[in-house]
Amino acid sequence: ILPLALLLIVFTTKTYLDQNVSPQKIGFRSRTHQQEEYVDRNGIKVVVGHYIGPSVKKLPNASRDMINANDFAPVRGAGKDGRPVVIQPKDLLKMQQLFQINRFNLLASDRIPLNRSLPDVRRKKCRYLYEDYDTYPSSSVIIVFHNEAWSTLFRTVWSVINRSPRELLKEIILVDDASEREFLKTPLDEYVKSLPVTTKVIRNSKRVGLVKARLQGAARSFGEVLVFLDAHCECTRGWLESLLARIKQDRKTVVCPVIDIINDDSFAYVKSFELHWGALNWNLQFRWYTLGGRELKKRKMDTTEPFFTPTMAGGLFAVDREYFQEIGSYDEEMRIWGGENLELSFRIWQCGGKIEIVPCSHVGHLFRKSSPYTFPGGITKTLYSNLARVALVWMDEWAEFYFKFNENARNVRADQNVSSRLELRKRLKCKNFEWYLDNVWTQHFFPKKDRFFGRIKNLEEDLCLIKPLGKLNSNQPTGIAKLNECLKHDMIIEMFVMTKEGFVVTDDSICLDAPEKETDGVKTVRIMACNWANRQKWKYNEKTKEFIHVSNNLCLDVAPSKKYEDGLVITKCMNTDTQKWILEAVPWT
Ligand code: UD2
Ligand code: MN
Repeated sequence: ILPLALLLIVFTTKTYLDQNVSPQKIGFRSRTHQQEEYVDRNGIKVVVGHYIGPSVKKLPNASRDMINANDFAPVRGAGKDGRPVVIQPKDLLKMQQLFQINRFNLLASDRIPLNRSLPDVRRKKCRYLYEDYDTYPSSSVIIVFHNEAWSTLFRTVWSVINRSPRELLKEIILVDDASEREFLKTPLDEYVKSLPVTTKVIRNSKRVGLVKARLQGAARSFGEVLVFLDAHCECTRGWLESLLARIKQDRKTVVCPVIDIINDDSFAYVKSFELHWGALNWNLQFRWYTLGGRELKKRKMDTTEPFFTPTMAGGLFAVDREYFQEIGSYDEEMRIWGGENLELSFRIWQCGGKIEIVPCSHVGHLFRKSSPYTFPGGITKTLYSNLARVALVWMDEWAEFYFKFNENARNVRADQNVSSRLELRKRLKCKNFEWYLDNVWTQHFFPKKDRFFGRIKNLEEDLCLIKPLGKLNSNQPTGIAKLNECLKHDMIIEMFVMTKEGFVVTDDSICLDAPEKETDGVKTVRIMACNWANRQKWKYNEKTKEFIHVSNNLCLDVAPSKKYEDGLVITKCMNTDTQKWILEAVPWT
């Protein structure tokens, strides 16, 4: 028996040799089509959620048993330097099934060591900017989680430990929002004791949602700065120093790293665009948009300087601990998930603070296509109530605009008691939403008194310009500008704004666009991401009813074929009926 045991030890330690971190091995035991069963490192059986993949009954018998504990052991070098993990064809079925548990490739994630290396994606200059970091404020890193996978949670933790100067990292605080998975209970408590950085664990027996969980973490923290992270992030070198440096300069600046992408399939670390800022769409969904004009120029001057952003994504940011309390931390009535990032963003800007993105700080976040967990009470009681609160407290007359086009939020409007948050707004003497639109989000596309809002109708056929539906999953649907039969009810799909500068823009910051230079043949008109350049400038002539593309001095017209699918073009102005347009204003307050 002894040699056998020895052999076992040698075998198991070998697998983990290059890691200096002992991973939690979560082995697969068996499965029914209802739930997944696991055995964790300590032999505890764990039952996880509902299986929502292809029906297991349809799978060949062999595949049901082909998963064994070794599949979850990290593989030396997997995902090294942020590279993608390749799954062998024989494992694809298993991979698909495991994907459903967390809505990311768990098989790939578990193969990557908890302390994998990542590329240094910063600009070179960043490396020398923060050498005096020992004078920066200290920090508490707060990570809230609900049923997170072990490997993603602790890769987040290890990336914080390994890539933060120890002097600046006071503690890590893990807040468990009532996770059901056994391996996140006692095994986690045991495991954090072995970490080289003080790590507190706060537990909830009932689901409280991410806002309350983060507040619990904040209440128990000692660092001068709070740094919030999602439970599936990976920090790269220099991420913390550059955030703290900015807060040291100005404690009323809330800072975000550049959020890079951890691919949900391959776990590749992908550097994301730096010339984006965060804003929102008409449905109050957070969106990244490309910059234009003045902002773009300013940003390009020094690419390592922090730049401001109208909103933050929400999960990854650092804030002075006392300032966070001064401005009213979070709206505690916000449940489970969603909306809190916009609420915080509007509040910071309107009440005298700033939000900035620090280009020298890069943190990867695992973006998923869908949410893996339940929303107790349903999405209207949670997300839409949260968004209704955002609108009611911070958006003034634009709240009406939001409710007009969003039935889900309209239905829960009356249930919201926001008086304490309105008092806060008054107490802090916050500016109004119009100020925010005019001064912070200068490229906004919300309706306003200074611009047209409504339908754009073609005179000849009584057809309306519509927003393209675009590709599934695309945040900014683009395509050929087309007409459609005008709808009886006011719907976002045919609502456009025309700004004073002549941009014809609709939700999600997409603009009516035509090629600027002389091209052969017809010039097709498209609806594309706004770049706020000349090719997207238009002029409307009240008298002739012509819609003129300014740089070409050509008229908006239906395609010569007159076929609906061929969409719109710009051609020589001839004052024909197809070149006549009616701007039909729609009331929005
Ligand atoms: C984004 C944010 C997220 C949050 C959310 C809106 C980024 C990268 N992520 O969505 O931080 O602002 O928008 O609310 O900016 N969690 C709980 N309890 C819950 C639900 C979630 O603790 O009831 C945890 C979850 O485990 C995760 C964090 O909260 O660590 C954020 O949740 P998410 O990752 O599902 O949100 P995400 O990235 O889609
Ligand atoms: Mn997340």
